[in-house]
Amino acid sequence: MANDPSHQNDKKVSRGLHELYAEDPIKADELVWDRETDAGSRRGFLKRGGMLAMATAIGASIPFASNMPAGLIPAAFAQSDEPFTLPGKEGLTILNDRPINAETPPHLLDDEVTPAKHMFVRNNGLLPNVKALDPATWTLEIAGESCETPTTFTLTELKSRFKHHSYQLTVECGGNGRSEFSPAASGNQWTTGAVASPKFTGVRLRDVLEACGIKQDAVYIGYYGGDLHPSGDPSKESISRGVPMSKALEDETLIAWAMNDEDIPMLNGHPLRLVCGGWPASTSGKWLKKIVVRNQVHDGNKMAAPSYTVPKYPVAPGTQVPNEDMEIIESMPVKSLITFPKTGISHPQGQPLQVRGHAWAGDLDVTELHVSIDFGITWQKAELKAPANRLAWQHWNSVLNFPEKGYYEIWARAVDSEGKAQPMVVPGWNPRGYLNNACHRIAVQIV
Ligand SMILES: Nc1nc2c(c(=O)[nH]1)N[C@H]1C(S)=C(S)[C@@H](COP(=O)(O)O)O[C@H]1N2
Ligand SMILES: [Mo]
Repeated sequence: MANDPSHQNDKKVSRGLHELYAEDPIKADELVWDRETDAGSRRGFLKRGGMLAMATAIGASIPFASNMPAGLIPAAFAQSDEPFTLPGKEGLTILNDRPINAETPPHLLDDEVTPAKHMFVRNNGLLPNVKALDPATWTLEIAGESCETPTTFTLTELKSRFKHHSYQLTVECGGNGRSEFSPAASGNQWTTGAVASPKFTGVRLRDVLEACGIKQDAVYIGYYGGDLHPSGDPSKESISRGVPMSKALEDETLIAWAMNDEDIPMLNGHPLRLVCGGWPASTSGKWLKKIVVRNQVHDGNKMAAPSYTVPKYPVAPGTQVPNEDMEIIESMPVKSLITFPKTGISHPQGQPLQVRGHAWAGDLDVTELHVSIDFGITWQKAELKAPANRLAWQHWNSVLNFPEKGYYEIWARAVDSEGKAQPMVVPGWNPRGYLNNACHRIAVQIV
């Protein structure tokens, strides 16, 4: 799009946006990520890179540019396929750049194990200063009223004192799919791409907590990360959530320093993060500095309703629900994606079409995956693989034959080990737009 000569207004746009966001001219070399320099600061390239990409993507002037709320990415850009430059990321769709939120188009989630460059990014606050993210000096504090012996570990101590474990773990933002709720729920308008299933390596949270002693009255853990509240106020956390002890003590709950056998990407929590697979990814604290063992439900920022909670009973769309009637989201619901082919392809008639994707179901397994090419009248059972380990997503594939030329949709529908299936349409509306596990569908033209 950037090279399209029809976009004669490009210059004008850059100037308008430039006036809005940057003090001095945008230079191409400012778009390059550099861990050694200022890349994590509030005024780094993320902002400018975002604006430059936005200007080239829109290709028209914005008469009311001065009214645009800070951090807003124009809808035209949020919905475009144009690749956007985020350090270490490729092909993500940016929803917001302050804080940075970016999702992955479904066809880029085709790998069985999600590569780092394709893992979504969801930030609630300001990135920690990159200079502070040094594995050599990083420490993790274990404390809280239900911890017997509060202890601070260096990363080296964590690695040498405890056994290492690797698991492929599915992490999905509780708000994934929010964009489909009506009336619209406020928050990032995720479509389908706030999910990933990389392999994490670290130590078990259980081993570390047991070494520090867990008191009898422990009910919950909470995390604190190295990022800042959007206000920049150091006395506030950007987010500090947690899980009940039963989830904290599971084999697969890790304090991880590696993803796919490399350092965790900076945007995904380097040098250390908590990973609670199968639960809203908001429980997987990034840039992990501290874990507290609590004798009550953790009360950090974004633990209380309406954050990451849904009504205890079904409500009509648009209902105002009192906070006391909301409950904390735990295991995520059954869901699936079609990752191949990419929506919109043309395929020759008479040739079978290979389709594939992944399915996952929070703490549960997926037991069946069905596909339909006739808007859900008939379904065919796909081949479904076992997960690499508990809490990893499962791969499915199927071969489809189309009776004649024309427009088709491929729909996929997963069923979990408790017999619950994905709904065809958007499920129960809730004030913050969580847990949309409606079936994924793609378009195919048979020619
Ligand atoms: N410290 C910290 N941890 C965090 C967040 C954050 O903003 N700060 N966001 C949470 C939310 S809401 C999600 S969905 C996941 C996103 O993880 P990712 O950015 O690695 O994809 O991180 C969680 N952990
Ligand atoms: Mo999230």
